[in-house]
Amino acid sequence: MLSRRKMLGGAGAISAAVAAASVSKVAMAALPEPVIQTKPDTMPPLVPNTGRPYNPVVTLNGWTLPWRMNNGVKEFHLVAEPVVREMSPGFKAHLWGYNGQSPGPTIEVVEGDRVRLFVTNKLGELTSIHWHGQRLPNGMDGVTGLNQPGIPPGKTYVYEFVARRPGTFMYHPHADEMVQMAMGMMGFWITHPKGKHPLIDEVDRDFCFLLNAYDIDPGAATPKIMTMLDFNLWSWNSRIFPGIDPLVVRHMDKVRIRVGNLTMTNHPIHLHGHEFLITGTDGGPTPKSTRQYEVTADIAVGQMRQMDFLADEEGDWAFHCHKSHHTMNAMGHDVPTMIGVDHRGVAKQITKLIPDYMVMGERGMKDMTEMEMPLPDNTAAMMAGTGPFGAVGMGGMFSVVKVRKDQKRGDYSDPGWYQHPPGTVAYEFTGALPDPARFKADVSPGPGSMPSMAKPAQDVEVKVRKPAGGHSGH
Ligand SMILES: [Cu+2]
Repeated sequence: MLSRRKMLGGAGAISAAVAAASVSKVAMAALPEPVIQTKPDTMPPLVPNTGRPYNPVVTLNGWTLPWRMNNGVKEFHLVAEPVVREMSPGFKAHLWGYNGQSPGPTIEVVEGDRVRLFVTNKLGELTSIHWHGQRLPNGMDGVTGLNQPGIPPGKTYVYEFVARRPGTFMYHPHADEMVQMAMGMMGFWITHPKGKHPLIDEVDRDFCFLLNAYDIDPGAATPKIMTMLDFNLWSWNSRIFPGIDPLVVRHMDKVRIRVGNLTMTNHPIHLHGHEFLITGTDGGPTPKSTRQYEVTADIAVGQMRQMDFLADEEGDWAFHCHKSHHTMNAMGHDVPTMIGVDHRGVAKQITKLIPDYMVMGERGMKDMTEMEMPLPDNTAAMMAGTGPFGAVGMGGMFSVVKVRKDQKRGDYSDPGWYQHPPGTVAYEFTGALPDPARFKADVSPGPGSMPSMAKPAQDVEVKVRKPAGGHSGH
């Protein structure tokens, strides 16, 4: 794994506070210091040392925002600002986010907490924050024009409410939102239950991440903000595989994964080797009678899903979106499908005109994961993930759940690749390969089947060339 996680101490991993220059000193005196994080690594859980206790989450390739207690109120300070996000090794995107990163930091509170959130706008236009899924006073709901005026550039607004019900939530702007979300403004919110809850089990590991998508041309760094469907970077917390960290767990751990979708399409998120229960949505914990085991959860636009499972199978288990074009990275959409087309002769002709021309995809797209094609600077390599057996042929919304017996409790560091016990890996068959016996339906049609009419005198081999081009509408 390229991004081997560096697990530093929680506080030490967070760079020094940066004052919001455009906010006056008098106003700043009453504000909690904004804390900025510029590392794209997964940070260790922030164990609460003030306020009510809870079991903290781990934000995949992200972090949790520290707070201060002020007369019993939990105070956070979010700064909306332009950020540079390393989406995968060697590829940096110029996004908008909060406190140095996109997505912004995860906010963790406990059911019943009174929460005060200072939001400073360091963008060049109005913004606001909507606290997606919260029960709160209407004037705190963050819809610009409806519940409040937009926060002007350079100003700080204050939101305050009680986190009334436990659950998995998120935050995002409701001001010029198509632009601001296309630029990466979003974050996770978790309200932990106060004490034991009949519908919320205690778990050993609790991960969260947001599904997001960008349209950034190869060689560019800024997302195209008018894109509605044809995104080319499908990411988890603005990271694309192999830049997405693995989810490391100890064998027999109870694991929770919370996923929120802020893209413009649904994502069927699929876990290998285990089955999970959907134990929560943005509406809170699900009633036990509604739960059924799944291996794929379709997460619609604007939804949250909380999945719980017992990690009782050792190994490196793929965990990904099941829309296959969401496990690729930036590529042109206008590449024709060349599977089965031998165009070596054509290539020779073209090479005379275009010396850099190369044959692509005649054995399927996975060819491209192994070829060294010159890319424009600052471009995410396509499907560049490598595993212990070679190219994984994956990019985008893909990671690995690593279940290990010898992983220490609370240790999230990458244990490397799974060492398979002898005799447990698929292997090559080296015996004789007899000719297959072909089923001859036309000779003796079974009862109820329809004999074919006007059968061609000779068998015709049909060659299919799939339509090339756009895939809008997903
Ligand atoms: Cu997807």
